[in-house]
Amino acid sequence: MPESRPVPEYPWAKLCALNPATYASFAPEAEELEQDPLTRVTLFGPYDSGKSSLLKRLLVEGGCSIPEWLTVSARRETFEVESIEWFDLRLQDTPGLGGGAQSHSDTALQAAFGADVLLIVLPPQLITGEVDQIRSILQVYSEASEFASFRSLMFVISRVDEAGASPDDARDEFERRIQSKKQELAHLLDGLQIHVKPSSIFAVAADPYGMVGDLRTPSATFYDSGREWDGINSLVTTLKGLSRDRATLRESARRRIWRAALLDAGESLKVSLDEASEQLRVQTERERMFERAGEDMSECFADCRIRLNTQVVQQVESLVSSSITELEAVRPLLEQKLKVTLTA
Ligand SMILES: Nc1nc2c(ncn2[C@@H]2O[C@H](COP(=O)(O)OP(=O)(O)OP(=O)(O)O)[C@@H](O)[C@H]2O)c(=O)[nH]1
Ligand SMILES: [Mg+2]
Repeated sequence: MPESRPVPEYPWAKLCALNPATYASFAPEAEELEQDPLTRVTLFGPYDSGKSSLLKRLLVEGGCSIPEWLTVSARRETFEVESIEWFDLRLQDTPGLGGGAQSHSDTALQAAFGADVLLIVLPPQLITGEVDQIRSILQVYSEASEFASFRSLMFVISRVDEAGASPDDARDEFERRIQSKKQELAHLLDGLQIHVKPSSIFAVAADPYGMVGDLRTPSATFYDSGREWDGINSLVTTLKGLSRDRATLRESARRRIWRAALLDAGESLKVSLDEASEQLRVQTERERMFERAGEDMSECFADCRIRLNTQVVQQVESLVSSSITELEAVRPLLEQKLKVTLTA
């Protein structure tokens, strides 16, 4: 966080500000959310899952024009977070997760903190290589059951015309596949401790057979051939109804921000604690070393004293037993012997 920038007065901001890394990682988006009167829905998910195509379809269904930045392709396509008003919501497109582009994933993860509703768009293969990134955002959703009732978290299984059965030639089998995909996803989410209502999982083909692709100005009739089975209608109805719960959704978003800040603070405390424990271990080891060296020295002194005593006694005894009788003659001899003993 730049020093000159004051911490805003939102309750969560003070907590985020304790850790500059936390602050930088999502506070700007959280701040944007606070200032937005519209309910914000963020499309989030693996790259190429069909997020931008879904956004385009929603705009067409709403009679809105398609902005320049909304591009679609079979490669990695969206690189920045962009948003647009749609009825009384703000829809936000994000770069795709995965494929080794960490900066895109980071941008998308940050954007997720600026969402009232996270709309996770997954291909028919569901969660594959991006499980860690999806789990990292879901951990702030994992505690409360609030999103089950207020739709803070919704899932879209996209491109369902590619799920393995033709909706035109084998409709029953197509419907069965969709049901089983939804169950598979619910089961997978259960494993991640995310319990969503079945009605929060949608299966759609936003652009059946990829016919529209990057066309700049498709009309609603371009999508007519898939309307019976493409699942868009039910998603549109649900999205339009979201703003009824605007206050509750916003309150849940704030709680997630609190939770993320707490999780981050806990992580950085854990790192500091680990560092302090390591310093303590090194210090204790050093003190033990000094203690052992002191003990060795004391033993050595005691040993030297005994040996010196013995040698002095031996030298004195040798003088006593010698033939010298004059006391004056004893002194230099004694001094010389002691000198030899002490320097030995
Ligand atoms: N068959 C089929 N293809 C689709 C559908 N929706 C999107 N596609 C195709 O899937 C590819 C990826 O679509 P995008 O909308 O660009 O995907 P994205 O998730 O925005 O991709 P990134 O921006 O790279 O993350 C494009 O070739 C689309 O034409 C669909 O419902 N059915
Ligand atoms: Mg895109």
